[in-house]
Amino acid sequence: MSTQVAEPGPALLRDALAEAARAVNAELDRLLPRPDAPHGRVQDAMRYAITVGGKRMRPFLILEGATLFGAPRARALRAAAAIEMVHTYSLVHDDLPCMDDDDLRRGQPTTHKKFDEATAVLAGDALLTLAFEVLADPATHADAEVRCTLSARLARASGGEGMVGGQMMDIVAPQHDFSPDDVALLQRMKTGALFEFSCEAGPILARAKSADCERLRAYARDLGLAFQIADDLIDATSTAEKAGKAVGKDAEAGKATLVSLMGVDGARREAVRIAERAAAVLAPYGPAAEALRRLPAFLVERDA
Ligand code: GRG
Repeated sequence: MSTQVAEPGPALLRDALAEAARAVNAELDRLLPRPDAPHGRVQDAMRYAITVGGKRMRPFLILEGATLFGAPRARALRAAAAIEMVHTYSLVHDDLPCMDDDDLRRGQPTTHKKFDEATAVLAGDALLTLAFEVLADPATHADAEVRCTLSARLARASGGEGMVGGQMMDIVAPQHDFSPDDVALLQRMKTGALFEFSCEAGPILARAKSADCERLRAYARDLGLAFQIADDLIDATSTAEKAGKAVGKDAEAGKATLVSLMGVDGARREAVRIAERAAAVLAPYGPAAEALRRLPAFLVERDA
């Protein structure tokens, strides 16, 4: 385990997030193909979708987890770039007219608005597949078993039993009478699964003990839930200008969220309770996990 101590405080957490974003942006620039062929339009759209903005939260989790357990940063950066590719693909497809039909994402025109629908579908597909190409490359880890574990975990997290399954539940939600437990499952699959991968990738790269992997997964489950409730609160209470995307969509679509089920104040209290539980799981790691421990509360307090 690394002895490097992340300094506390929201400003320092913001600095740590910004530093992780700078590093993963440079890695993404290196890994993304350059548009210099007849099919360059799809590469343009991939770059547009991924560089137009984004908090790089998932890469930050991978980099912090890798540091905590002593995995080399160059390897962690490849996994961090891969998760951002999968996340960005999901946003590009989620914004399409056949899904959420959004014009604005990360404060800019969505990829299908900037290009066209076919290009946006292909750019999403190509980002998803590039992520697995990056993970499968020996530069990500010398041990093929580690590369295989990472690829299998990311496939599971992003597929029909993870993010895609959660998106399906979300789409059929208006035809069902979902309980709070159903909504929690939906959110765990749709949003939480990628957070779980992001938190376990560092320990996997470092070949950490299974107890450490499980602790990081438990942290991720609560972090994902707290993040999702905060996202729903932004949708219910923020403006498009502040959020950089359309808001009020859940209520408009009649979607069940913890905000619709518990009210704004109840959902905020629940998010704070879950964020505190997430932070407590990391107590055994002491000051080395300070940035990770502070992140859940930071996410719950965000307004964009
Ligand atoms: C289309 C397969 C498929 C899945 C879509 C992730 C997702 C599933 C849809 C996005 C819709 C949404 C608003 C989900 C709520 C949580 C979420 C993933 C928010 C966006 O993540 P951030 O805030 O985004 O980390 P940035 O732009 O900062 O990267």
